[in-house]
Amino acid sequence: MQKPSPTLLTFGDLAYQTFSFSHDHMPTLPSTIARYGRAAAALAGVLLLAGCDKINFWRMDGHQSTIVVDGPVAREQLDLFIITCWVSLVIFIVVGAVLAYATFKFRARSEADEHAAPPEQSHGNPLIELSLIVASVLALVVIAIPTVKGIWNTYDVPEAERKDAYEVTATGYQWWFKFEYKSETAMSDSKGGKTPLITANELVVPAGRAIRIHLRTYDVIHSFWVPKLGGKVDMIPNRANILYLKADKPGYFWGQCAEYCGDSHAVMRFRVIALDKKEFAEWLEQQAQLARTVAPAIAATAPRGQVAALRKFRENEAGITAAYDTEPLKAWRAKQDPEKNEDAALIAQGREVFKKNSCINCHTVRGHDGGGVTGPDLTHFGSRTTLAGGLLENDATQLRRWIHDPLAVKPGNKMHFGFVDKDGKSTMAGYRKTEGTGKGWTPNITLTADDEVALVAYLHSLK
Ligand code: HEC
Ligand SMILES: [Cu+2]
Repeated sequence: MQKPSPTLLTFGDLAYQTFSFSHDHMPTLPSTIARYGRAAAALAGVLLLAGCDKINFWRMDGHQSTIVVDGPVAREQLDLFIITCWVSLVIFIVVGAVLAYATFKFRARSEADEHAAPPEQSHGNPLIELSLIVASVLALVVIAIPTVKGIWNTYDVPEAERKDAYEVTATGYQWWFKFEYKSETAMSDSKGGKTPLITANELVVPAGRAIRIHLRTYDVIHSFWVPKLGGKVDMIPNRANILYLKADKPGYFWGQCAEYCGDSHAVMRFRVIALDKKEFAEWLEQQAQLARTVAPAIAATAPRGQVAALRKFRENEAGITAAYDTEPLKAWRAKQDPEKNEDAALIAQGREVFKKNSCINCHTVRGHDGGGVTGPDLTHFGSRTTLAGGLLENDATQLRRWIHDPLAVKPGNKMHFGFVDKDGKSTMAGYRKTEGTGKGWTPNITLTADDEVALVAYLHSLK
């Protein structure tokens, strides 16, 4: 048997000597297991990759893809990424080829080679060194030109489109987004009061038009990112940042907070819905209205069709409906109309529950009770496809799950714990409030199953 090469690591050398005897005989059990194990691992790998097709691994056009994009800002960012990839690929091939060539060409061909003295060492080769410097500088220049151009182009709405840009203000809260349309007026009461239009978690914008988003934060640093349209830009306390976005055509886009901001950062999401001119105008008109009131025709003791359906709310914990999954924009449009089979009595009951518990302290429902601003505006909550910062689909199952126990859905959220001042006292109690010592939380809002069902009916009637 040939002596193991002294250039091998000592550890490998030892292992070789210890176990090499088994190779001279029949395959042993461990080696058989190892062989089948490797085959199984390879097969599992292939199966896993095949499974990736479900999340569009090969097509790379998932909800938050930056490879299949739908707007000029994201496209410019993608182009830059591709250029960087090509430059890196060229460097990889050149360096890899030189390395492979040297390894092959200068390998030890015989036992004598292995023990030969190292060749005479030389120092420096001006030609090679200079050309390496020039090549690196060139590679950086190739990347730098489009980078600077991209920063210039995407920092703000291009001059030519500035006058026509649609402006909105987005404010990050732990862990949801508020959207303010300061140029639009909405009714604040039935006596003709006016207020800017405010909504949450779903940013509805005109398609094909530059959007200028003013980025603000209520608490910590957040970051605003809609992968298919562009971003990301941070929302920083005491700093006015802007972001330019544009959707090529009507669509439904996924957004995400991209700066770690606490417990529920990973589930701090939102949506951007781009509509054509006419549909956008219709949406604005509807949102400007006061909350919809469904007049109770009969007493609240009538049989409730919705109760039975809601009982099985545990069955579909993280579920989203097939209609929303495949055609989100269509599902969003369907949400704009009042639901069929509304139970007016139940809705009226829900409105009472909303008023009796401290929901109204944190949520605004223009025209109804409720003027709180620490939680999302719920005036037209029923017309949104998502809830809890874009985390859940806004259907009866998920809404009840949220109202039942917000903490089980979203760790640390401010609806569950309310707002605590620096002495540890609750300033605005949510589902739980402190004892005043800063230690221990006690239940504050307790809802019966009936209350929950009524709240769901009420909130979904707010179109
Ligand atoms: C202490 C303030 C507070 C109270 C009280 C409160 N909420 Fe909330 N609510 C919030 C906050 C904050 C959020 C956002 C949570 C998140 O997504 O992280 C929220 C979110 C919601 C949402 C989801 C809105 C959306 O667009 O995503 C609904 C629905 C809701 N609350 C209903 C209620 C109901 C019903 C009650 C009363 C039983 C209630 N809230 C009581 C603060 C409060
Ligand atoms: Cu955040």
